[in-house]
Amino acid sequence: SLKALFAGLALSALAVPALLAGTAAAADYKAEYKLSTVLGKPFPWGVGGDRWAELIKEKTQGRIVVKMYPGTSLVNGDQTKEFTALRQGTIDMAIGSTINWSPQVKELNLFSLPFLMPDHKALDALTQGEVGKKLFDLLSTKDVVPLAWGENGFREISNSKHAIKAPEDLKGLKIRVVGSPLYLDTFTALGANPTQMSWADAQPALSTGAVDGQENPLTIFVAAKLATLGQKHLTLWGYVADPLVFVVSKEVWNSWSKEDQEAVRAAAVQAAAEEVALSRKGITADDDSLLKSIADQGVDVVRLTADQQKAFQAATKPVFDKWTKQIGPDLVKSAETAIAAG
Ligand code: X2X
Repeated sequence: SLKALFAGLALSALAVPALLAGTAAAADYKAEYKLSTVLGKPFPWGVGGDRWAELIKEKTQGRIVVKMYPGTSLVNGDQTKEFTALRQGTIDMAIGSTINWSPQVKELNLFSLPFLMPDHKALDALTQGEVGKKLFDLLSTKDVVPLAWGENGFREISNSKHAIKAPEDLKGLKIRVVGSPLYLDTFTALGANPTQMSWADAQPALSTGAVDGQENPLTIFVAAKLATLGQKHLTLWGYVADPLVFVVSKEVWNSWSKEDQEAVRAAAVQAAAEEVALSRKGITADDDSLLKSIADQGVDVVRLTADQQKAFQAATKPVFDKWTKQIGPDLVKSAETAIAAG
């Protein structure tokens, strides 16, 4: 009928601007967004990246397609340049360790202060509390939108020479550290010979014996098969832990619709929670299966007693104090208060 025809015309007239708006928004979207990580699967870090990408695709009905680039390949493996590349637009999104971004954001060195955080509860008190919020506010002023905290983990020390139970045992050992100057100070204070290199260079250096040892979370020790690279002595000393931060570059973020921004945020929160759980699996009191598998690989595992740990803490106290000044005494104080409050 004529009435139906008019109704139809009216509807299509309404639909035209809506369609155009939809097309315009979609045209601004990239075909693919580049997500940078240091590690891919099967490391928790890479599993988390894959999961974030998958959830984004699902929650945006495919409007946002994310591809993960592990090995920090977008910066030729130089993980300490990741944050700069994010700001410059070479990288769209990242899940980055606070250690790798600390050369550009000095406050992120907080988590690398030796023996600041005794356990996972302390780490959570920081990332899930006021301190985490302050750090996100700070990151927000640096061209990125931080969305969620993930976890690399407590960094335990291994080497090919002998058991480490006291600072003296580190004397003269060549230890690979990540590219943050704080780590050079810590290992120098302990009498070791620290040498900075990227994760990509660390593995060959361990296998040829160019370095004697390294420090990394146990999930990495296992997945990278460090026992097969001669790392037969492992000490659980819990001196630092590095969280991961899920971020999107601000420019990219602003190009998305409100709806898609919220979808990406929700995906990050969910993927991060799963990633944190995975990074802790098998290394806790109620489930130490990962630790058992390390011992089964012929690795001699030492867990420091409280007294043994105090000796390391005392030896690194000057580093703690020096870096507190660089990080900001107020931020360190807030962290200590949050940890003490539980
Ligand atoms: O390079 C490392 O040691 C690693 C993989 O843990 C980080 O990226 C901080």
